[in-house]
Amino acid sequence: MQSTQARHDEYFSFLCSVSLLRGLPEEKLAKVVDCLEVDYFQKGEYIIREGEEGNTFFIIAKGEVIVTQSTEGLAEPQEIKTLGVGDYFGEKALISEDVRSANIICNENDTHCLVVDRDNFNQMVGTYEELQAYLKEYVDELSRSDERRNAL
Ligand code: WNU
Repeated sequence: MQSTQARHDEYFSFLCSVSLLRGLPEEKLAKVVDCLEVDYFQKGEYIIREGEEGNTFFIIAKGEVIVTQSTEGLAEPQEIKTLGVGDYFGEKALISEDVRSANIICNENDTHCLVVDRDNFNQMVGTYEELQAYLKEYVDELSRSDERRNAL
């Protein structure tokens, strides 16, 4: 059994390596570690379903997921990208105050995601203007690419 301290240190150094969070002060990152949960998924499991309400932000600590989305005129949701370790998802529903805009499906057994709830996400992002601006810009860009592919 791993000690709480070792777990804390492990996730702290992992978060330090996540490019999105570069620039957050160490004490802030340590707080994020204190309030995150870790969820484990198997290949094929839905982590996020399009159209559902969502209040969480995810960072992949191990494994891989695929992003799929329903588009006009096609029966099956289309695969739009693959995300791996250090990538994150789920920010759009939190920032746009909208339902989930794509499916996130686990693509590798024993995938680990660090999960941050809305309150902690707002605390993490809210006090750091550059990060907030960066994410807003990115989310607008996602909306534009959704339009281009005629997402439902
Ligand atoms: C895309 N369109 C939409 C991705 C992750 C982080 C960033 C891209 Cl900063 P949500 C579903 C999630 C959504 C995004 C993620 O899927 N996503 C996309 C797209 O082209 N969503 N609408 N690409 S991967 C990705 C940029 O995180 O957030 O809460 O749930 O809507």
